[in-house]
Amino acid sequence: MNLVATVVVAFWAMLPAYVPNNAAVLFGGGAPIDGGRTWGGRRVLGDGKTWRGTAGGTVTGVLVALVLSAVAPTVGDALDVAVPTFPLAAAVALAFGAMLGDVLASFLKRRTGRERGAAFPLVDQLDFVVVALALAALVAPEWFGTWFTLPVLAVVVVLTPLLHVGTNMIAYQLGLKDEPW
Ligand code: CTP
Ligand code: MG
Ligand code: K
Repeated sequence: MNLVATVVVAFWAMLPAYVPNNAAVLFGGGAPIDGGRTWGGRRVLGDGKTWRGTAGGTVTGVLVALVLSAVAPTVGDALDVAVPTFPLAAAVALAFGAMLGDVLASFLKRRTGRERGAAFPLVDQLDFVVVALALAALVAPEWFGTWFTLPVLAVVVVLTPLLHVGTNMIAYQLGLKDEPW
């Protein structure tokens, strides 16, 4: 695979994990997952992790995967790059894994004394990638091995923080997000 194809595959394969975090911002609100509970004097997760945001983000990510699967042959032909379709297990793993990674990061943030909305560089940008990929590798190992080759994984690690910072900046400018990270 040449570099362009590698970048296209990395972006395509990761889209179902990229969208949930942004979708959660739109769906957010309502009851927090931790029910307001604290641990060691601090919130377990905080008000930024809600049932609605998590469910909305996950469902949106799975829908993105379904749409990508439907158009993969057409787009693949047009770009002359073979792009992945998503078995349901992989779609759910990527979308839910992304949300779970974000929740785990908030858990870590609260344990390290960071208030809701505080920046946690690198953890903010890669938490969801690590858990999404780990879950996908677990539930759809063959599919994962086919598409997430070492070069694709390398592109994901470089591309994701850039995209994450970019989309969050846009969400902040649009007034959807309280902080630009
Ligand atoms: N959100 C949500 N449920 C999630 C993730 C996000 O409802 N599982 C919504 C919340 O309204 C949240 C917003 O999306 O405030 C932005 O997400 P994020 O930046 O991850 O949360 P923060 O409010 O910054 O909280 P934290 O410091 O815990 O990351
Ligand atoms: Mg935040
Ligand atoms: K976050």
